[in-house]
Amino acid sequence: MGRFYITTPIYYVNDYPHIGHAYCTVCADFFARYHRLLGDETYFLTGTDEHGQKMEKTAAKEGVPPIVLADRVVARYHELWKRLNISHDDFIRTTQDRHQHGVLAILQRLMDAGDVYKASYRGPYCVACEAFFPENQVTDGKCPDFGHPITELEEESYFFRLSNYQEPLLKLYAERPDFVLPESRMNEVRAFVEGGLKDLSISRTSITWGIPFPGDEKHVLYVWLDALSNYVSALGFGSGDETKFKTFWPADVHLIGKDILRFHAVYWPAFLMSAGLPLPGHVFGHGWWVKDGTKMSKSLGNVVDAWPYVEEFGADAVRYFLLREKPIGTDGSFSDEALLDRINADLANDLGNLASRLTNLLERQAGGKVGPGDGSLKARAEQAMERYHSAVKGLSPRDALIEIWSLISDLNKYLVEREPWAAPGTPGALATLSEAARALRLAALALTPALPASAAAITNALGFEGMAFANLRWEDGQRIPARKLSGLFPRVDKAEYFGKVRANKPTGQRASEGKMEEEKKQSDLSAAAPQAGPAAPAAPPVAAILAEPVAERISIDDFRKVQLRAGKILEAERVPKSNKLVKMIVDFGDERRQIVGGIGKKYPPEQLVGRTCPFVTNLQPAKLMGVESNGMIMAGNIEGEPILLQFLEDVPPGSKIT
Ligand code: ME8
Repeated sequence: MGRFYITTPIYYVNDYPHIGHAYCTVCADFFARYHRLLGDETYFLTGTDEHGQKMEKTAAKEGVPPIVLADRVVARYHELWKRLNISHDDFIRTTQDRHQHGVLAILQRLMDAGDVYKASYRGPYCVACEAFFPENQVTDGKCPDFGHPITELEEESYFFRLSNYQEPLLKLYAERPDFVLPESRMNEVRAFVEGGLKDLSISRTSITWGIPFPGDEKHVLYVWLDALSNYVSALGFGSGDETKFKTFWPADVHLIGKDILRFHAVYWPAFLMSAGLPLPGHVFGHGWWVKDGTKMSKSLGNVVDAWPYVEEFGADAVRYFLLREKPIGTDGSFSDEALLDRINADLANDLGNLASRLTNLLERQAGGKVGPGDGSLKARAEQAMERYHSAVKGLSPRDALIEIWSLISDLNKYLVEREPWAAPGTPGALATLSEAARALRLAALALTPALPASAAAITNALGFEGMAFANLRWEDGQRIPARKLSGLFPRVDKAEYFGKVRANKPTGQRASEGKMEEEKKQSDLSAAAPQAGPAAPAAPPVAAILAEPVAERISIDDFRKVQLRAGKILEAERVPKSNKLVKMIVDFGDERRQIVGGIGKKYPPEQLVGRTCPFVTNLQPAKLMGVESNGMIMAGNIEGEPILLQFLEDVPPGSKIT
C-alpha cells in the first residue's frame, strides 16, 4: 500500500466546461478510484484557474465583476462533477486565500534563490494564451500554438531566470525519460528546451485581476506562475499547516491536455527546482477530442457539452465512452453515433445482458446463492486481471477496459458452451453459474474506476459489498445471496434518438459563447433558478421567452408578500385516480407539510423523494381532488410540461428564498 496524488489542470472559468474538460477529469477520476481500490492513500485534486486578462476581458464583456463570473462557472463545474460521479478530494480555486499563500511562498523561494529580477520587456504577446512569444515563432501576426492574434506589448516586468534551467531540465529528461508521457511528447518537450530557453516574464502591469506582486503592487503575478502553484497550494504549502503537503507531495501524475505541456514540463519543473522542491513523478499530456476534424473551440462553435449526454444516458455510459473510445495519448473524434454504438454493443449487450442473465439463473436455480465452483474460470480471470493492472499502471484506461471486455466476452461464450440452463439445478450447472459469478464479480471490481455506479450494482447483486483488490479471494462467496439484476444499461433506439435530434432536441454540441450569454440572460430572468442546469431539451430559445409580453408589473413589496422556502420532499405518492397530482410530505426544517403538486406526469413519486426544491409556503390551503395541499411546489412551465427547479448547492430545508 502506498500513496497516490493525481491532479487535473485547473480549468479557466471564462466559459462553461465541455467534453474535453470532462474527459481529463474522468480519466483522473479513473486513476484515483483505482488507487483507492488498491488501498493507496489517495489525493485527487481538481479546480479552477480564475485570474488573468482573459477572465478580466470576458467578465467586462458580460458586465459583471470577474469573481461573479467565476462563481457562476465554478457552480457549473461542481454540478457537472457531481453528476459525472467525480470523486475528487479537493477543489482549489485560485481566488482562495489558501492558494494565494501558496503562490507567495513559491515566489519567495524563487526570489531567495536569486532567480527573479526586474526589467523592461517588449515583444509579441498573445492575449488568449497569456504569453509572450519569440519573434521567430510568430507568422502572419498569429500565435504559434493556436493562431490567435498577436499584439505588441511593452511592459516593465519581473523575470524568472528560466535560462538558468535549460541544462538542469535536459538532465532531468535524460535521467527520467518517463517524466513526460507519452514518449512522443517527451521528444517534443526535449526539442523545445534544446532550442534554448529565454527568461520568463512573471508579472504584468497591464492587468489588475490577479495576485499582487508583494512590495510592488502595480504588478500582478503572471497567471501561469499563479496557476501552476495550485498543485502545492491545495496541499497547504505556505499555509502554516503543511501536513498534507508533506504526505502527498510530489504528485505522482499531473494529468493535462497536450495543449499545456510546455507549462507543465518546462516551466513548472524549473520553478520547483528553483524553489528547492521535489519534482512530480509524471506529466501526462493526453490527446484531444476533436469534432468535425478540428479541436473544439469557442470560435469555431464546435464545442460539445457533456451535460446533455449525462442527462440522457447517465454518468457511467458517458464515462465509459470517454475512457474506452480513444487511446488516452492520441486524439479522437466525438460523435453521437460512436457513443450510441458503445452503449448498445458494450454496455447493454455484452455487460448488461451477462449480468442480468447470470443473476437471473442464479436466482432461479441456486436460490440466489453463489456456491462452490470447479475452478474452471480462475486462471482465465486472473490472467485478465493481471493484464488489466498492467494497463492501468501504463496509464491506459482504454487497454484496461479492453482486457475486461475480453473476459466478459469469454464469460458469455462460457455460458453458451456450458448451457447451465439445459440441466437446471444439477451440480454441473450450479458450478458453472458460481464460476461465472466469481469471474463477473472480479470484472465488476475492475470496472469500478470506470463505471462506479453500475459496477457497484453488479457486485452488490452478486452479494459482495465493499470489495477492494486486496481483500479479494477467488474462493470467497459461498452462501452469499445473489439478487436478480435487470435494466442496467437499456439499449438506445438509434432511430428514435436521431429522430429526436432532428426534431431539434439539442445534443451536446453548442456554440459555447452564445450559451454563456443565454444562461446569463436566463439567470437574470429567474432569480429563483440561476443556472438551473442546461436548457431543458424542449425549452424554447431564450429569445422566445423574452418575446412574451410582460405581465402587469408589481412592486417589490407585492413580490415580498410571497414567501418562498426550500423544502425537502420526504414522501411522495400519487393522488388516487389522478395521473397528474402527487401528494408530498415536505420538510421545512421547523415543520412538515402536506403539499400536492401537478407534476406526476413528468416525475414519478419515487424520483421526487429526497429532492430539495423551492416552495411557496404562504398560500391559502386548498383541496385538490379532495386532498389538502398546504403550499405549492415551483416548476418551470415549458410548453405545458412542468420542469422542477433545483438548487445548485445543498440547501438546508427551510432556507428562505429572497
Ligand atoms: O489551460 N479534448 O485551462 P482550460 C480533450 N487554466 N481535452 C480538452 C479539450 C479537448 N478538446 N479541450 C480542453 C487551462 N481540454 C489552464 C490550465 S493548469 C495549472 C492551468 C482539457 O480551461 C485538457 O485537459 O483551457 C486541457 O489541458 C484542459 O482541458 C485545459 O483547460
